[in-house]
Amino acid sequence: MADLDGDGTADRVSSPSRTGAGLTITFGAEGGRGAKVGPRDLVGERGDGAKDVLAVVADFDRDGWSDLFVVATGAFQGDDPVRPDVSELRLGPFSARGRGQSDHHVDLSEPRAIAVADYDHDRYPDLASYGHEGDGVYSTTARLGGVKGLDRRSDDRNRAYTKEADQTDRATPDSMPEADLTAFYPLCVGRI
Ligand SMILES: [Ca+2]
Ligand SMILES: [Ca+2]
Repeated sequence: MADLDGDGTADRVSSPSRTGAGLTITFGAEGGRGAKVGPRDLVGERGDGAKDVLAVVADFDRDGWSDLFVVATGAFQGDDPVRPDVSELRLGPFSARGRGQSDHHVDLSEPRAIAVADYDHDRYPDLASYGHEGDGVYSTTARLGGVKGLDRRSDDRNRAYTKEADQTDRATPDSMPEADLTAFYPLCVGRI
Protein backbone atom coordinates (compact mmCIF):
# COMPACT_ATOMS: atom_id res chain seq x y z
CA MET A 1 0.00 0.00 0.00
CA ALA A 2 1.37 3.37 -0.96
CA ASP A 3 0.29 6.81 -2.10
CA LEU A 4 0.63 6.38 -5.84
CA ASP A 5 -0.95 9.56 -7.16
CA GLY A 6 0.42 11.92 -4.53
CA ASP A 7 -2.93 13.06 -3.12
CA GLY A 8 -2.04 12.10 0.45
CA THR A 9 -4.27 9.03 0.72
CA ALA A 10 -3.10 5.43 0.52
CA ASP A 11 -3.74 3.47 -2.67
CA ARG A 12 -3.79 -0.29 -2.97
CA VAL A 13 -1.93 -2.41 -5.50
CA SER A 14 -2.80 -6.04 -6.02
CA SER A 15 -1.17 -8.30 -8.53
CA PRO A 16 -2.53 -11.83 -8.32
CA SER A 17 -0.69 -13.13 -11.38
CA ARG A 18 3.02 -13.18 -12.02
CA THR A 19 2.69 -11.89 -15.57
CA GLY A 20 1.65 -8.29 -15.06
CA ALA A 21 -1.76 -8.95 -16.65
CA GLY A 22 -3.83 -8.93 -13.48
CA LEU A 23 -2.56 -5.80 -11.82
CA THR A 24 -5.31 -3.87 -10.07
CA ILE A 25 -4.86 -0.51 -8.41
CA THR A 26 -7.52 0.93 -6.16
CA PHE A 27 -6.95 4.65 -5.73
CA GLY A 28 -8.06 6.00 -2.38
CA ALA A 29 -8.42 2.47 -1.08
CA GLU A 30 -8.98 3.35 2.53
CA GLY A 31 -12.48 4.62 2.10
CA GLY A 32 -13.22 1.81 -0.34
CA ARG A 33 -14.71 4.32 -2.76
CA GLY A 34 -11.73 4.76 -4.97
CA ALA A 35 -11.39 4.17 -8.68
CA LYS A 36 -10.29 0.65 -9.53
CA VAL A 37 -8.06 0.44 -12.58
CA GLY A 38 -6.07 -2.20 -14.47
CA PRO A 39 -3.38 -2.17 -17.16
CA ARG A 40 -5.82 -1.27 -19.96
CA ASP A 41 -7.00 1.80 -18.05
CA LEU A 42 -3.44 2.89 -17.38
CA VAL A 43 -1.85 2.37 -20.77
CA GLY A 44 -3.59 5.16 -22.70
CA GLU A 45 -4.99 5.13 -26.21
CA ARG A 46 -1.78 3.99 -27.90
CA GLY A 47 -2.41 0.63 -26.24
CA ASP A 48 -5.98 0.26 -27.48
CA GLY A 49 -6.47 -3.00 -29.31
CA ALA A 50 -3.22 -4.58 -28.16
CA LYS A 51 -3.43 -8.28 -27.40
CA ASP A 52 -1.44 -8.09 -24.19
CA VAL A 53 -1.43 -5.08 -21.89
CA LEU A 54 0.70 -5.61 -18.79
CA ALA A 55 1.72 -3.40 -15.90
CA VAL A 56 3.77 -3.52 -12.72
CA VAL A 57 4.37 -0.99 -9.97
CA ALA A 58 7.62 -0.42 -8.07
CA ASP A 59 9.92 2.45 -7.17
CA PHE A 60 12.38 1.79 -9.98
CA ASP A 61 14.15 5.17 -9.75
CA ARG A 62 14.42 5.06 -5.93
CA ASP A 63 12.94 8.48 -5.19
CA GLY A 64 10.34 7.14 -2.75
CA TRP A 65 7.41 7.34 -5.19
CA SER A 66 6.13 4.13 -6.78
CA ASP A 67 6.46 4.14 -10.56
CA LEU A 68 4.36 2.46 -13.24
CA PHE A 69 5.82 0.28 -15.96
CA VAL A 70 3.29 -0.51 -18.68
CA VAL A 71 3.60 -2.39 -21.94
CA ALA A 72 1.13 -3.13 -24.76
CA THR A 73 1.93 -5.68 -27.46
CA GLY A 74 -0.05 -6.81 -30.49
CA ALA A 75 -0.67 -10.39 -31.56
CA PHE A 76 2.12 -12.78 -32.55
CA GLN A 77 3.08 -12.29 -36.19
CA GLY A 78 5.61 -14.96 -37.01
CA ASP A 79 9.39 -15.03 -37.12
CA ASP A 80 10.01 -11.36 -36.43
CA PRO A 81 9.37 -10.13 -32.91
CA VAL A 82 6.43 -7.74 -32.57
CA ARG A 83 7.42 -4.25 -31.50
CA PRO A 84 5.30 -3.18 -28.53
CA ASP A 85 2.91 -0.25 -29.10
CA VAL A 86 3.79 1.03 -25.62
CA SER A 87 6.74 0.11 -23.43
CA GLU A 88 7.21 2.85 -20.88
CA LEU A 89 8.34 3.62 -17.40
CA ARG A 90 6.15 6.39 -16.00
CA LEU A 91 7.65 7.98 -12.93
CA GLY A 92 5.43 8.50 -9.91
CA PRO A 93 3.37 9.96 -8.59
CA PHE A 94 1.12 8.78 -11.43
CA SER A 95 -2.59 9.25 -12.01
CA ALA A 96 -5.45 6.75 -12.35
CA ARG A 97 -5.07 7.25 -16.11
CA GLY A 98 -1.45 6.21 -15.95
CA ARG A 99 0.11 9.66 -16.40
CA GLY A 100 3.38 10.10 -14.56
CA GLN A 101 5.71 13.02 -13.86
CA SER A 102 7.79 11.97 -16.84
CA ASP A 103 8.26 8.79 -18.82
CA HIS A 104 10.84 6.98 -20.87
CA HIS A 105 10.74 4.14 -23.37
CA VAL A 106 12.29 0.77 -22.54
CA ASP A 107 13.30 -1.41 -25.45
CA LEU A 108 11.82 -4.92 -25.04
CA SER A 109 11.35 -7.71 -27.53
CA GLU A 110 7.69 -8.71 -27.92
CA PRO A 111 6.99 -8.79 -24.17
CA ARG A 112 4.37 -11.34 -23.06
CA ALA A 113 4.92 -11.29 -19.29
CA ILE A 114 6.58 -8.80 -16.96
CA ALA A 115 7.46 -8.92 -13.28
CA VAL A 116 9.33 -7.02 -10.61
CA ALA A 117 12.52 -8.75 -9.51
CA ASP A 118 15.84 -7.97 -7.87
CA TYR A 119 18.39 -9.37 -10.29
CA ASP A 120 21.50 -7.74 -8.89
CA HIS A 121 20.59 -8.24 -5.21
CA ASP A 122 20.92 -4.59 -4.25
CA ARG A 123 17.44 -4.68 -2.62
CA TYR A 124 16.09 -2.27 -5.22
CA PRO A 125 13.54 -3.34 -7.82
CA ASP A 126 14.43 -4.33 -11.37
CA LEU A 127 12.17 -5.37 -14.26
CA ALA A 128 11.95 -8.86 -15.75
CA SER A 129 10.38 -9.29 -19.19
CA TYR A 130 9.57 -12.57 -20.92
CA GLY A 131 9.15 -12.33 -24.64
CA HIS A 132 9.78 -13.47 -28.20
CA GLU A 133 13.24 -12.67 -29.52
CA GLY A 134 12.41 -13.87 -33.01
CA ASP A 135 12.52 -17.18 -34.90
CA GLY A 136 10.65 -18.93 -32.10
CA VAL A 137 13.25 -18.11 -29.45
CA TYR A 138 11.80 -16.87 -26.15
CA SER A 139 13.78 -15.47 -23.30
CA THR A 140 13.51 -13.65 -20.02
CA THR A 141 15.53 -10.45 -19.94
CA ALA A 142 16.42 -7.96 -17.22
CA ARG A 143 16.24 -4.18 -17.15
CA LEU A 144 17.89 -2.90 -14.00
CA GLY A 145 16.49 -0.05 -11.95
CA GLY A 146 18.52 2.98 -10.93
CA VAL A 147 18.20 6.69 -10.18
CA LYS A 148 17.57 7.39 -13.88
CA GLY A 149 14.79 4.79 -14.10
CA LEU A 150 15.16 1.50 -15.92
CA ASP A 151 17.83 0.45 -18.40
CA ARG A 152 16.61 1.71 -21.76
CA ARG A 153 17.90 -1.29 -23.67
CA SER A 154 19.97 -4.42 -23.53
CA ASP A 155 23.52 -3.74 -22.38
CA ASP A 156 26.54 -5.65 -21.11
CA ARG A 157 25.37 -5.53 -17.52
CA ASN A 158 21.73 -6.58 -17.89
CA ARG A 159 22.48 -9.09 -20.67
CA ALA A 160 24.23 -11.27 -18.10
CA TYR A 161 20.81 -12.06 -16.60
CA THR A 162 19.13 -13.12 -19.86
CA LYS A 163 17.77 -16.64 -19.79
CA GLU A 164 16.56 -18.41 -22.87
CA ALA A 165 13.28 -20.28 -22.37
CA ASP A 166 11.80 -23.25 -24.11
CA GLN A 167 8.82 -22.10 -26.10
CA THR A 168 5.80 -23.15 -24.15
CA ASP A 169 2.19 -22.15 -23.86
CA ARG A 170 2.68 -21.23 -20.26
CA ALA A 171 2.27 -17.58 -19.48
CA THR A 172 4.99 -17.66 -16.86
CA PRO A 173 8.04 -19.72 -17.78
CA ASP A 174 10.43 -21.18 -15.25
CA SER A 175 13.01 -18.57 -16.24
CA MET A 176 10.81 -15.80 -14.85
CA PRO A 177 12.18 -14.69 -11.49
CA GLU A 178 9.93 -14.79 -8.48
CA ALA A 179 10.75 -11.93 -6.19
CA ASP A 180 9.56 -11.50 -2.67
CA LEU A 181 7.56 -8.37 -3.37
CA THR A 182 7.27 -7.51 0.29
CA ALA A 183 10.89 -6.44 -0.05
CA PHE A 184 9.72 -3.54 -2.25
CA TYR A 185 6.23 -2.65 -1.08
CA PRO A 186 4.95 -1.74 2.33
CA LEU A 187 2.35 -4.36 3.21
CA CYS A 188 -1.26 -3.42 3.52
CA VAL A 189 -2.19 -3.74 7.13
CA GLY A 190 -5.66 -4.33 8.49
CA ARG A 191 -8.94 -4.03 6.68
CA ILE A 192 -9.73 -3.90 3.00
CA1 LIG B 1 9.96 6.44 -8.20
CA1 LIG C 1 18.03 -4.50 -7.99
